[in-house]
Amino acid sequence: LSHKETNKPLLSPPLLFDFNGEICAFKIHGLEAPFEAVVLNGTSGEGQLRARGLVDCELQKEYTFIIQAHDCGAGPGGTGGKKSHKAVVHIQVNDVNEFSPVFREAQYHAAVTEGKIYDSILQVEATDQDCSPQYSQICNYQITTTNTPFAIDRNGNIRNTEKLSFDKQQQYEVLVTALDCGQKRSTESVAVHIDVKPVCKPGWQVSRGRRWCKRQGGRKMEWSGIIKGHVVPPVSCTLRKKGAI
Ligand SMILES: [Ca+2]
Ligand SMILES: [Ca+2]
Repeated sequence: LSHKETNKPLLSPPLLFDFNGEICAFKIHGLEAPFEAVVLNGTSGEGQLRARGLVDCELQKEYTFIIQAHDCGAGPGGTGGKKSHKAVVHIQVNDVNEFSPVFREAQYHAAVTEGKIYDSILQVEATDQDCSPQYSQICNYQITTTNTPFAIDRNGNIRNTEKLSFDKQQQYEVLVTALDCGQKRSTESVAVHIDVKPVCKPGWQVSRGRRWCKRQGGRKMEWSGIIKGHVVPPVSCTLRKKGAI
């Protein structure tokens, strides 16, 4: 049975009750389900089960109900008829891939330290409202931004493919899409903003005074400064070797 389809043969093998005489009706019991059974051939006892309306696997995945065949009876108007044994019908509604993956967040932010390769800078996540694993699980994430020093794996983990330099670029924007396992792509990409933080180099003044370290007693150094009008929080630095700075 395919979801959102009606008036198609639904049972295989067809509904078939073996009777002596004629079958006048099939009755469905114990369910307010959107199904009906019609007699195709009263003599052979063949019938067809149909959906009365739309069935939607996102609303209900399975139906189970009982069906009985009624003969035409002997009296006027078919009274005094006999019924077959009760047969159980189990219907599973197949999924249609009508939903696209949607990211949990409207956008993502992360910060990395320059000069490092990260296994995972951050993880993005998309979900999908379809009812089956095939059409609701996310099988792949892709970065659509070209010439970017970032890559993404199938679990949504973003990593950098090369060491980043604060002096070269301080912020990156990467666009990411998600694909469900039926290859349906998210209708909207999500933006991932990645800030590059400078590494503090003790005693080494860089880029015309944009960043520097101050000695703070002993071997600990602390960096503080203002970059392009933004006050940057102090970064702890370690003096590696006396005289090597
Ligand atoms: Ca889907
Ligand atoms: Ca669906």
